[in-house]
Amino acid sequence: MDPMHGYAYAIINFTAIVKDLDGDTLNLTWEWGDGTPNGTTATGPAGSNTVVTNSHYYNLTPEPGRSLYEVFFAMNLTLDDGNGNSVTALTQVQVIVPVINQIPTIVNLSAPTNADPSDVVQIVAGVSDSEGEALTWMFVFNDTISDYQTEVYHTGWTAPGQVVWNNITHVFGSSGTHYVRLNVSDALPPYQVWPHNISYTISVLATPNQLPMSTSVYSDPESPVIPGGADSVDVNFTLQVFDVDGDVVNATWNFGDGSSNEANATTGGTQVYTFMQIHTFNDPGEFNVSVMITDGRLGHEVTKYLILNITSTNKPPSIIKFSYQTHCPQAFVGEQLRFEVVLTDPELDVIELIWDFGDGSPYAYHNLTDYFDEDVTGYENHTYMAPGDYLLVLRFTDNKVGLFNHSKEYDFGITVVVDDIPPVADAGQNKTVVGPTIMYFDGTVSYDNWDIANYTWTFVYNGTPVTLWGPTPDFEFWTVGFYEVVLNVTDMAGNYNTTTVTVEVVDVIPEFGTIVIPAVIVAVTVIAVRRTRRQGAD
Ligand SMILES: [Ca+2]
Ligand SMILES: [Ca+2]
Ligand SMILES: [Ca+2]
Ligand SMILES: [Ca+2]
Repeated sequence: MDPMHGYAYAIINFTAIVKDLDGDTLNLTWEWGDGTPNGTTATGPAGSNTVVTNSHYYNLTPEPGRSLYEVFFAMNLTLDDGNGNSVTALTQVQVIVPVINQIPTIVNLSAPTNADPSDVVQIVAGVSDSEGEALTWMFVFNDTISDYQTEVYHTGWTAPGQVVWNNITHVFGSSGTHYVRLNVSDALPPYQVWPHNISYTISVLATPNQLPMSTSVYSDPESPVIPGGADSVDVNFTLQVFDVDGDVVNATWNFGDGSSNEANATTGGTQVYTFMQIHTFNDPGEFNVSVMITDGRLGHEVTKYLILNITSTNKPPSIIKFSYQTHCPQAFVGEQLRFEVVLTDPELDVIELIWDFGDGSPYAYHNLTDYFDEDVTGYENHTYMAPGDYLLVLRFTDNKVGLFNHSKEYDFGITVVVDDIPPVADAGQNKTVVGPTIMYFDGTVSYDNWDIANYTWTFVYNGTPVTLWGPTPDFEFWTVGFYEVVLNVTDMAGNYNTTTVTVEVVDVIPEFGTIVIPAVIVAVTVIAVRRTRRQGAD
C-alpha cells in the first residue's frame, strides 16, 4: 500500500460462554475473518458455563476518498472437545474505519471566454486534495444540446494539499456557447460519488475571430517641407487600431525611404489603441508609407498606405567666378593651365563638381566642402595636347531636391594654339676684359611669347669646347684671346634662336678704346668684379 495512504486498526475483544456436557476440556479455534492466522485457546474442564475471552488486532487499510465507513469481518469460533465433537459459531464483526478523508478542491478551471471555433484552446485545470490522493478527472464538453465529448484522466499521488495541474487542449469546432464541466474524484469506483466527486463548469463562447481594424494613416504635417538649410524633416504618424476579439495587434511600419521597419504592439483587449511613430526624412520626394497590422492569425494582415509628398526649399549652387592663367590670350599646346572656379550654395551644401575639359580626357571629380565666407573653391590643372577650340564644361550640383533645377552646367570656350614663335636670344654686350677674370654672362634679356625652357652657351677655350647652361652662367678666363660665345635660347615648344656675344681677354686695358661707351661699361664691370673679389677675400 502507498505510504501516503495511512492506516487504521481496531482491537476487538471477544467473549464467549462455552460448556461441554461431558466436562471435557475444549479447544477453541478463532478464525478472525481477515485472513490472518487463526488463534487457538483451550479451556479447563468445561462442565458448566465457562467464560472465555480473546482479542484480535484488525489491520484496516483506509480506502481512497472514503471516510468513517464500515468494514465487516466474519469471525468463526470452533469448539472441539477432543473426542471428535466440534461446533462452530459465526459472529459478524463490524468495524468503523475512523479515517477522515477530505474531498478534493478544484483550485482552477479556466479557458478563454472567447475562442475561434478552429482554435486549439488551452483549458487550465488545477485540483488539490488534502491527502494528496490519486485523482480521476473527467472533462465533459457540452454544446448546450448534448454532452458531445468526454475525456478521462488519472493523476497519481502527490504531497498532501499539492495542486495538481492537468491542462488539456480542445477545439470547440462549432460556433456558439460551449460548457466545459470538470468532475474530479479522489475515490475509486464504486465510491466516486458525492461528496468525493466534485464538479465545476465554465463556458466558452466560440465565435469566428475577426480581422483587426484601423483608421487611415495620418501624418503631421500633412505636407512636410524640408526648409532650406535643414537636412531633414520630422514627420509624426498616427494610426488607431482595434480588435474585436481583444487580440494583441502588432503593426509594422515601412516609411518607404529605405530605412528599417518600425513596430508597435497593443497589450490586447478590446479598447482602441493609438500607434504613433516619428520618422525623420532626409530627402524630399514621394514616399509610400505603409503600416501592416495583424492580430497574429493567418490571413489577418491588414495594410494601410499613405502617399507622403515631402518638398524642400533648398536652392541650387551657383558659380561666382571662373578663371585661368595663360601666357597669351590663347593657351598653348603643352602649357599647363591652372583653372579656378569659385562657387556658392545658399545652404552651404556639399557641391559635386565635374570638370570636362572637352578634349576627351577623363573627367575630374570634386566634392567641395571647404566653405570660406560662403564660398568654396575648386582648382584643376590641365594641359591640352593638341591645338583647337575646346568647350570646357563644369557640371555641378548639391545633390538636393528643392526649388529650381539643382543639376547645373557652366560652359567656357577655350582656344589652344601651337607656339610657333621662336624666342629672341639676347646674350648682352660684347666685352673686353683683363685676364685672368671671371666672366659673368647674362642672357636674361632674352624673351619668348610663352616661356624660355633652356639657355645654352657654347664656345671654344684653349682648343676645348665649353658648354654652359642657364640664363646667367659664369666662366673664369685665364688665357688671353678673343672668344665668340654662342647663346642658344629654346622655348617651351622647342622653338629656338641663337645669338653671339664676344669676349676679348687682354693683358692690359688698351689706352684708348675704339669706342668710348663700351670701354666705360667694361671698366665699370671690371671694378665691380674686383670689388666683389676683394669682398670675397675679406
Ligand atoms: Ca481525499
Ligand atoms: Ca482578431
Ligand atoms: Ca543647396
Ligand atoms: Ca615661343
